[in-house]
Amino acid sequence: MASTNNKVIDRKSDLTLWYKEPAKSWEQALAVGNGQLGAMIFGNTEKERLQLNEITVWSGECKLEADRKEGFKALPEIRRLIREEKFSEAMELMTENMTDAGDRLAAHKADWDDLYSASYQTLGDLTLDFILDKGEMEDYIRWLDIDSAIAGVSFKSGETIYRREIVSSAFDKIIAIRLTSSRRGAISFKAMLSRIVGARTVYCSPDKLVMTGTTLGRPGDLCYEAQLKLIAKGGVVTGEEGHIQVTGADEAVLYLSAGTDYELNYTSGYKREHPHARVERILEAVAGKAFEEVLQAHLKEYRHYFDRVGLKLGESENGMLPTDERLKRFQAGEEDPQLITLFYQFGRYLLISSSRPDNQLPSNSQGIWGDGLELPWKCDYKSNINFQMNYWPSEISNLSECHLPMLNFIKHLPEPGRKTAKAYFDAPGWLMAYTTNAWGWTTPGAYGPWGPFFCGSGWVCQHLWEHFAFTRDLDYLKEAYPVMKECCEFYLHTMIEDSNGYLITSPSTSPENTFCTDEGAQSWVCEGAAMERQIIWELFNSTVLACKNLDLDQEFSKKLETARDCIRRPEIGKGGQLMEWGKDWDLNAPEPQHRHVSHLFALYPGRQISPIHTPDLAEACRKTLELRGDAGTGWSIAWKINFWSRLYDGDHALKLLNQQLKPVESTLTNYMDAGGTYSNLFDAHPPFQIDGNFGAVSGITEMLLQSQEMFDSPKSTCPDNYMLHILPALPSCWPTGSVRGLRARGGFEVDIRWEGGKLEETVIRSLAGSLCRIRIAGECSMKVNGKAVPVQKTGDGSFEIKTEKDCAYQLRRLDK
Ligand code: FUC
Repeated sequence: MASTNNKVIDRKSDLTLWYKEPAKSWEQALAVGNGQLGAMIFGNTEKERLQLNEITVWSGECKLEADRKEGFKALPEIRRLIREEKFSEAMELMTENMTDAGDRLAAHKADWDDLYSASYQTLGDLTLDFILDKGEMEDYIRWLDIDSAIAGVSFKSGETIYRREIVSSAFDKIIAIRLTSSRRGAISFKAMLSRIVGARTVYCSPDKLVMTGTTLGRPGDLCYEAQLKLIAKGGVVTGEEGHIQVTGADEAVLYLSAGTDYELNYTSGYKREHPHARVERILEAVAGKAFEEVLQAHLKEYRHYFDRVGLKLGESENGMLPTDERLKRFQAGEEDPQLITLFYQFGRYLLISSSRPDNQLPSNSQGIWGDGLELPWKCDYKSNINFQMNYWPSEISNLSECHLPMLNFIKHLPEPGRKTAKAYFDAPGWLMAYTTNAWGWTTPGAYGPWGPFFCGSGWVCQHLWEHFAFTRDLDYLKEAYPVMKECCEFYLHTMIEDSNGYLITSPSTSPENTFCTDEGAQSWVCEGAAMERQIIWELFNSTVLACKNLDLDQEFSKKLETARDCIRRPEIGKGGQLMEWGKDWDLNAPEPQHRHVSHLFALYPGRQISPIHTPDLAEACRKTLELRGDAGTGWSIAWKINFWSRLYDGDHALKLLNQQLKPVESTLTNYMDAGGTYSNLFDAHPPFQIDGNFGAVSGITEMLLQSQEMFDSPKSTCPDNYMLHILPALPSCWPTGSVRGLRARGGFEVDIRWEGGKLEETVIRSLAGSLCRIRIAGECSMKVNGKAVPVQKTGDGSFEIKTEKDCAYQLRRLDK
């Protein structure tokens, strides 16, 4: 390996993605992002391409007329047909009344796009056309350091070494690029800003390019603006319409700022003033700063998040190889524990880079990265798994602030959601169906089985609660509670009794799946599908706890508690599986290996099922997973990692993780079994979908630490106390390792070190002074802030600690 390569790799092997060739496809390009601004860097030597994104660049508009305002009138008839198992008539009536108002049946064409048409989009391209020294091209390397969030390219052309460094800085709200070389005066290039449709790029003398346009090139669409400033040391800067150029500089720096007239506000139609002044202000503020200053501020801001967690699972020689090569070798069975830590930290990197606390919008189904005007599945916020999975790692991997864009976004859903609740159920409260987008879409989709899912709102509210469970921030909970309460009101009103008097939903679906009755009737709608019962159980349960923590709404809380206990419990079917539908039809499944395993919600991310408290149901989950098989799309595999971790089966969880790291190149949509990882470490559904990256981070964390289990104790006045389960699902081939900085419910930060497959030591820092129990096998000693204290065991062999805020508790195993 050439010396320039060695330098880079020696310094950063652990947390660097690197390659010996430029990216040939978008899925090989490297991603940087500051939450708002993203770039995919291709690393070509002569013609560099940075494909740019800005998180609010969305086509479309707010669809005020998407709900079928009288849909609710068909509800009694739909429910009757379902109870009588007249499923084809029920589905027909559902499609006419419980879908969006696209009237597809009347028009005889697939025109749901007409209503649901908004998509996240590219901002455009920054192209750098270089004039390089003539001669041999050598020592090429491109990289992305995720411990510093700096991407780079370096190579030797002729006698000159060229180097590019690129960061997306949240501190300065810009993308910054530095171009240097080993020879003075060697930097010559032309920079262009362009977009597929409707953009106008103007050269503003002496050193600026400004690109403006609207998302689909029509008046009335969202407006965007991007500004690029070029600062050169030496050389001559000139420009013309559409480009700017530098000749013979010693060094050049480019700063790019961008924005749109989007604002997260239903009442204003999601629009505000033209971005021109804002974008210019940002650029002017940074224009006088040296690149080094921008870099230092970026590092400080980024590391504040990234450095909180460290993971070590061992080392092997393959850790020194290029990333694409490592993926291939790993799949061939070669050891590379550092690839897992890299993939883990890369997931955290992606969350930080796509979801900074003050983002206007949350991380979408490609984070903030996407090339084109209509991106896969519009890159929206599918709320029957994908949106939520994006945020599974946020609390546990110590990125709680990165959760805020999602939590804030949820608070804006009740406004449109009230209309949707009224239209389809004549109900109070708010409802978001299967998906949402930048424009406050809450309406069901145009078709079954995916469109009419009525638990998107219930599920996203779990995130409002979890943020409190981890942070114990009562001020925050006070703000979030009304959204949860109103969400409960919808379900309190719409749940009905089944023939045994238990509460269920009807019409009811199990996301995107279909069933077949014993008589051979196929349908996607039934009454009482398991996932919906579980989501509502979880919602009611958390909202009761929220009332108790806030000490308010006692009567409402009682009502919720009673309703929660009347919800039909999860059930075991004749194959020993957890039942997915209202009746035991699972074994007739038309698609036995379907990617959605929705009915295991209660195992993960829910807490209704656990091997300790409901062992029979946990066993049924295991059976279901065996029947479903291990294959799937990227996110489906990632979900299964989390399931197996919650079943305390680390070896099976690791098997799935290894599968998720399977190298994939294809971008053709595959709903079955082609999930894996692209060479830039993006998750492959395929195509690229970021949820799998995030689901893998939570899955790995769940192998090492879990805290969903609650307990009651006379020692606590707090309504929710949590068990810290240390190393609940450690895979046998990770005998030695350590993790630092994980977060647990109850407000704890946890470090763990293990050897020979057993815990050595754990340190628990209490951030809120809660009572906790710690599940550790065997005897151990305890020190509080360095002083030895006796260990108090509880009945089930765990230890109970009444912690004090900001104290550290160190536990060491004695019986090794
Ligand atoms: C749902 C999933 C697909 C994909 C899409 C974005 O439709 O079933 O697999 O993840 O959302």
